[in-house]
Amino acid sequence: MKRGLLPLLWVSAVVGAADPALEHAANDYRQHCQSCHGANRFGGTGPALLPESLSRIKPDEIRSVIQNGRPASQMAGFANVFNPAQIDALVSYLQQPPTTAPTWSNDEIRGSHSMFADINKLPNTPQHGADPLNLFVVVEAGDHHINILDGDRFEVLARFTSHFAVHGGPKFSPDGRFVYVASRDGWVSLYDLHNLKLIAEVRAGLNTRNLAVSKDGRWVLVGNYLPGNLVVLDARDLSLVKTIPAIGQDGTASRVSAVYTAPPRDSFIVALKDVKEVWELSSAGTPDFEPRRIEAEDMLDDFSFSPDYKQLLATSRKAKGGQVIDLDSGKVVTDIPLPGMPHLGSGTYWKRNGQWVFATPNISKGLISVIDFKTWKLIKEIPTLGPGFFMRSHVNSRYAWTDVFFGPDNDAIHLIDKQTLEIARTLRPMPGKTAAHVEFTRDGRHLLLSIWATDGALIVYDSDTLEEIKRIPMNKPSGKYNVGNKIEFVEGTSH
Ligand code: DHE
Repeated sequence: MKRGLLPLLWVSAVVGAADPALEHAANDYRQHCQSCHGANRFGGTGPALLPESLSRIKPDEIRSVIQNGRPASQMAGFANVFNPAQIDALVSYLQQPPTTAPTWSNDEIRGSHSMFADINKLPNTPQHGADPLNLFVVVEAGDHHINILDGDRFEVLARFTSHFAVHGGPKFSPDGRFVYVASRDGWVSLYDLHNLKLIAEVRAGLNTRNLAVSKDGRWVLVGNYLPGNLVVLDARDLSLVKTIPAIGQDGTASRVSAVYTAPPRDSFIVALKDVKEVWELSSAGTPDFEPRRIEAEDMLDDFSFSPDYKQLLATSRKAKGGQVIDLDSGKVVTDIPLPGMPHLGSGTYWKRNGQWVFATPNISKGLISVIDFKTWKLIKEIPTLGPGFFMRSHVNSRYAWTDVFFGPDNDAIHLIDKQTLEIARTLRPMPGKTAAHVEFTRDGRHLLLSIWATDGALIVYDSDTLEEIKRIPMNKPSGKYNVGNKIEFVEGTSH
C-alpha cells in the first residue's frame, strides 16, 4: 500500500510529540480526560477527540468547552483544574494525531456491537396511532437527540439520545419500518419506527462520512474517513459482514467521501476522496461487494444522481467545480460549472418546461446554480443573500426552499419559483437566528423548517399559503427526514 494521507499526518505528529508543552498536555489528558474520551482518544462515554473528529470545531470553541463544559452533557468545565496555558496546550494536543496511528479492526467493530431488542419478538405493525409513512426523523444536534415526529399532528412521538454528532441523512429500510443513523464518531444505530425502540448499535469506524441501505434492505454500507474503508453490515441487526479497505487501483490508500444506494441499478455507489475513482458495488442476489472501479478525472467530495440514476454529478476541486460521470459507460461526460463547492447531496431537482433541472446552493458563494440535466448547461445562477447549504422541494410545491446559512443574513430563507427561477419570497422566521434545512410532508402540503440555534425550533408551514402552523422548541434541530418521501426516493428531497 502506498503511503496515504493519514500516515503522513501521523509522521508529523510523532515529531510534534517531543514538544514539552504537548507532553504536559498528554499527561493532563491521561489524568483528567481519558476516562471519558478513551486512552487513545477514540472516544468512550464522551466523543472521540482525534483531529478528524475535531476538524469542524474552531480552536476557540474547543478551548471554551474544556474551560466551561458543554451544557446538557456530562462534559464538566475544567477552569478550576487547568490554568489558561494548560488549556491552550490541551487544545493543541487534541488537534495533533495520536502517537500511534489509529486503527479500528474487525474485532473492535464486533466488540462494539450491542443488541437492545429482538425484532423477531416485536410486533411488525405500527404500535402508535400515526401514519408510518408520514413520520419524520428529526435530528436535534444541540443536545444529540433524535425525535420521531407524527407528520400529520406535528407531535413528537418519541425522543432518544444519539451518539455524538449525527451527520448526513438517516436511511430507511424499503418498507419504512427501520431507520439507520450514523454519527461522525462512527456509531451506527438501528431504530424500529413501528415499536419506537432502539434495536442495535455498532461502531463501524472512528470517523464516518455516511451510510446507505441496499435496495432490498438487506445490507447497510458505511463509508469511513478513519480508517479509510467501507463496512458492510447486516441490516437486520448491524452485525459485521465485511470491511473493504478504500485502496485505489495503484495502491493509494483513500478516505471515503460518500456512499449512496442507486435503486434502479441495485447497487451502491461510492466516491473516494484521495484517489480518482468511483466504485460501484452490486447489491443484487448474493453480493460479493467487489468494487467495479470507474476512473474519475478528479478526487470527488460528494455527489448526487440524475433522476434515472444513470449519471452522477460530483463536486470536484478541479475543473469548473463539478463533474458528470456516466455510470454505464464509466466515462466522464463533462465538467459542470459549480463554482462554490456545493454540499451536493443536498441539492434538488424538478421539472421545468418538461425538462429536469438540478439546483444547488453553494457553500462558498451566495448563489444557486441551476443546471439542465439533458445538456448539462448552466441555466441560471440565482444570486442569494449569502452562501447556503440545503435546497428542498416537493412535486406539489411551487417553490424550492433554500437557506442562507452563512453571513449576516443567515436568518433568511429564499423561496425560489421553480418555473421562473426568480426568488419569489424571502422569509425571516426567527430574526437573528439561522434558518435552514426544509423537508416536506409526504403529500407536500406542509413543510418543516429548522431554526438552527440552541434556543431554536422546528417550524411547520403550510407550503401553499406559507402560514405558520406550529412552532416546536428544539435545541439546534438540523436535518429532518420524511419516511415516505425517503423510501419512495421522491423528487425534491435528498436520497
Ligand atoms: Fe453535511 C449530508 C458532507 C458539513 C449537515 N453532508 C451530507 C452528506 C455528505 C456531507 C456527503 C450526504 C450524506 C447522506 O445524506 O447520506 N457535510 C459534508 C461535508 O463535506 C461538509 C461540507 C464538511 C464536513 O465536515 O463534513 C459538511 N454538513 C456539514 C455541516 O457543517 C452541517 C451543516 C452540520 C453538521 O451536522 O455537520 C451538515 N450534512 C448535513 C445534513 C445532511 C448532510 C443535515 C443531510 C441532508 C439531507 O437532507 O439529506
